[in-house]
Amino acid sequence: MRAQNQLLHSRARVRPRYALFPLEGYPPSRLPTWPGVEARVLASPALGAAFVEELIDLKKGQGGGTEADGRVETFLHVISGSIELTVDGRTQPLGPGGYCLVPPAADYTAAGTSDSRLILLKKVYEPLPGVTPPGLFVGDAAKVPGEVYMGDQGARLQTLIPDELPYDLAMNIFTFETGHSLPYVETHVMEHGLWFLQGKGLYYLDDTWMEVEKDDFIWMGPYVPQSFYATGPVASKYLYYKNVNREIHP
Ligand code: UGY
Ligand code: MN
Repeated sequence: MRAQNQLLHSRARVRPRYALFPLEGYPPSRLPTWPGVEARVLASPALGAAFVEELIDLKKGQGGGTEADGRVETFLHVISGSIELTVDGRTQPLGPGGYCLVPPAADYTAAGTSDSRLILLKKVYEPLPGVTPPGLFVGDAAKVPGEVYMGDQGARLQTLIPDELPYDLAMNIFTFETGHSLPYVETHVMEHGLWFLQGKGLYYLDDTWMEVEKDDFIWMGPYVPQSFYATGPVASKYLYYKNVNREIHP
């Protein structure tokens, strides 16, 4: 927020195929499934996305979740703090970097055991004939190795969800040392929802380089030309969603 004697301006951009939202200037919503909790709906069909992504700020003792509807799967990632995750009656703790993918057939709740920030990603699961849908998947980003990306030791990719046919989404963490970048401007049918975890840099969206930093959200719709260049002074890190492993139908 700016003082009354300062000018107002913003890096926020909303275009038909992409959007950039700095956290400043993004007022919270109240959601019935997260009573009293500050929630920000970052991506939704209203924006043009085929998925929903939310930032959830829990105070200690607050919580939420959803009952299984057999249709929507949920990825949950603890950005900071700690929660108790209960899926179909079984409870386990998740700390910073902890994450899970809850299948559409399961109920889940998350309760803040400290003040916590979560990223939620909700998507209609696309079943594949002959392929058994996955069950609950739980992981810890700290234990997922960072693979060298396309020969660049300064760009590492962590694949949080197995890249196997039962899974129809990827959730990855990209880490770029200062001065490193994606090797080209890529353009693809898959969408992204991107939460910037650390650092700062320049993101190329459509035909323009834009400054981005920690706590920014970017939606990239299908076929948006995109690239990234990390500036500094610390390594840049972002968590992103991508729809994968399914046919694209006419
Ligand atoms: O997986 C990806 O498509 C990734 N290289 N895109 C991105 O980081 N914008
Ligand atoms: Mn991409």
